[in-house]
This record gives sequence, C-alpha cells and structure tokens, in this order.
Amino acid sequence: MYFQRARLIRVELPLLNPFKTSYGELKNKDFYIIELVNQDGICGYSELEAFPLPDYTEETLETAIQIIKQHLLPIIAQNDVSTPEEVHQLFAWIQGNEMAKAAVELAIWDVFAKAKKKSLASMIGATRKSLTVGVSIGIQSDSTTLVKLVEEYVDAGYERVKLKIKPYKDIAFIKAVREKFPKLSLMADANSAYNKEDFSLLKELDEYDLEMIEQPFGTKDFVDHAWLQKQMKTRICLDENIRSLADVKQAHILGSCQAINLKLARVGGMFEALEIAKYCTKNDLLVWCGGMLEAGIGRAHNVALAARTEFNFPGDISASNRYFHEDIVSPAFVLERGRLKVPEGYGIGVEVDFDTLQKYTKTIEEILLNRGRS
Ligand code: OSB
Ligand code: MG
Repeated sequence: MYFQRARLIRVELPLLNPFKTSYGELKNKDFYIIELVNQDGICGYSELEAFPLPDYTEETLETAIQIIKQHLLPIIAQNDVSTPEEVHQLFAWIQGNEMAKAAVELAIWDVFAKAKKKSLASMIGATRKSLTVGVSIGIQSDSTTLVKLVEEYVDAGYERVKLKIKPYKDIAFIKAVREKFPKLSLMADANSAYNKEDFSLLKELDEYDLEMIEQPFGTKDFVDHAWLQKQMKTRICLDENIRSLADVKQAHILGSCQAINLKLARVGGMFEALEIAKYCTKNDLLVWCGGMLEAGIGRAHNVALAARTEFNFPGDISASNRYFHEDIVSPAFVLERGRLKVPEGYGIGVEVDFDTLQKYTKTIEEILLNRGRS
C-alpha cells in the first residue's frame, strides 16, 4: 500500500466545562485531525492528541505537527507499507515524539482496516461488543459541587469515577465523595503534584478504599514511586511515566506501580500499546485504557483497544456528551445502560461529520505524498 496525500485539519472544539488538573486548565479541545488517503482513495483518520502547552508531556501541538510534516509524512511518502505494524519500525529511528508518531500510525491502522473491510477492533483482535466505562472529573471549587457532579455521572451510568487531586485539594474532596458513595469504584489522579514530603497526605488517602492513585510523583520517577507503593495498600498507577514497553518493564521490575494507564497517543500508537497490554496481562499488572479528552475519532481508537480482553477495568472513555456539545463523528458515542458500543463498521467504524467539523476548523493543510510515483 502507498499513500497519495494527507490533510492536517486544525480543530478547536469548545469543552462543555473547563477541565482542571493539578497543573492547569483546558477550555477547548485543541487538536489536529490527520487524514491519510491511500492509492485506492481509502481515507484513514486519527487525532493528534498533543496539548497546546508542554505540561502533560514534552510534546505540544506545534512540535508534533512539525515532526509529522518534516519527518513522519516523508517516511510514509518514501515507503510502501504492507502491514500497519511496519509503521512502528519505520518510525523507530526517531526518538520520542510519541504523540506525533501515534497520530500517523493510527490513521494508517484505520486505512488498513477499511481496505480489509474489517472493523479496527476486529483487526487488532478485540472481541468485546461493548464496554463499561469510567469518567474523569477535574478539580472543583469545593466538595459540595464535586459531590453533585459525581452524582450526575453515576446517575448517567458511569461505573467508575476518577477524581483529579493535588495537595490540599485531596482529602476533603475524596472524603466527601466516599461518604456519599460508600461502594463506588473510585480513584484519584494527581498528575505528578506530590513528592516524598507529602507522604502523610498520600497515607491518608490510603484509607478511602480507592481503586488506585494515579501518577502521584514526577513523570520521570520510578524509584520514589516504588518506595511509595511498598508503603501503600492502594495500587499506584503510572500514566505520564509510561511512553513505551521498556517503561512498563522498568516499573514492573522496580515495583513502581501495580496498574498502568495505557494511552495510545502517549506510547506512540497501536503497535506499542498492544505489546504493553500483553506484557501487563502476563505479569499481573492491571492495564486499562486512559483518555486525553479525545473527540470522536480518538475515542473510536480507544474503544477498539479497550475491546481487547486484556482490559478488565473501565477506561477513561466517556460518551461524546461528557466533554462536547456536539462531536465531530457520526454516530457520536452514547452511554447505554452504562456501556459504550464497540463500532462494527469498517475501520474506526464511525464517519467523520464534516458539516459539524467545518464549524470548528481553524485551518486545513494538504500535503501530497506520491510525488515521483506513477
Ligand atoms: O492524566 O489521565 C490524565 C486528560 C488530559 C490529560 C491527562 C489526563 C486526562 C484525563 C481525562 O484524566 C481522561 C479523559 O476523560 O479523556
Ligand atoms: Mg492521568
């Protein structure tokens, strides 16, 4: 297979509510849609999930789109690709830049699935028809507001709730939610806001029967996380630390965590994600599918991944209406009795809704990839 052209569509989709983490606040979902077209005119789609600021990982939308234009698309223009797995190898000499790589690789997976007339889920060996899912809730002004919000999501059918925390926006919030919902599957995500000196706060959190505490310490730290995990009943989950299978192995061998938040964008795409999921299952690490406020295309990729049997814990894969007033795919993802359906159509199984997309499109750049080919 070879690719004729690409389109890079810059999109700014307003969030229904600002999303606040320990390190910042987002009001929009700023992203690019990558469209790749093969020699037969089959179109594949993905989202570039990097953020405007280098605050979650090093990449930004600007750095990632440059890597895509200057390095990744030229590789795709110069090489025939006979399986989507090959893409990972073609990109391997480029260090880091996982979100840029994932964006191109995932669009290619979509093209291959469509060319084979298969759903992306079946193409990657995923067998579930529907998924139970969770919701991630940003830091709120006070615990009364938070408890009300949790109630709305529980009523909507979400089976697991993740609360963003940071020092002193933690114990009182978790306590209030836990008192109101004694049996709820509940967890906390610190996005690296703590360090060893905050041990007493984390030890207090250990008493609220949380499913896990996600990424308490720094994004490059494996040693202090291992120190912490040894002293906590609650599972530690790593998110920002995990860019590759090698990181998962290191975390496992050192005992830095008992759970892995797996995000396609953060590990460079589907090939690496599948390797990680298999490794986790083999080594008794809980693996679950995280989220990056994806719009419908990214959400579809996540749903396909989480439909594999390695994923036995509800992902951060909520319905389209958790973040957006309208989604850019049709049909949008809806929660039905607490579950999301795994699309069965070819490829990602949802259509890009270009009428809606147009309203939120900032720029479109087209890049020809088949110069010099007949
Ligand atoms: O840390 O998991 C995270 C969103 C953006 C960046 C990082 C994270 C998140 C979320 C939201 O927690 C997950 C989602 O609902 O998409
Ligand atoms: Mg996280």
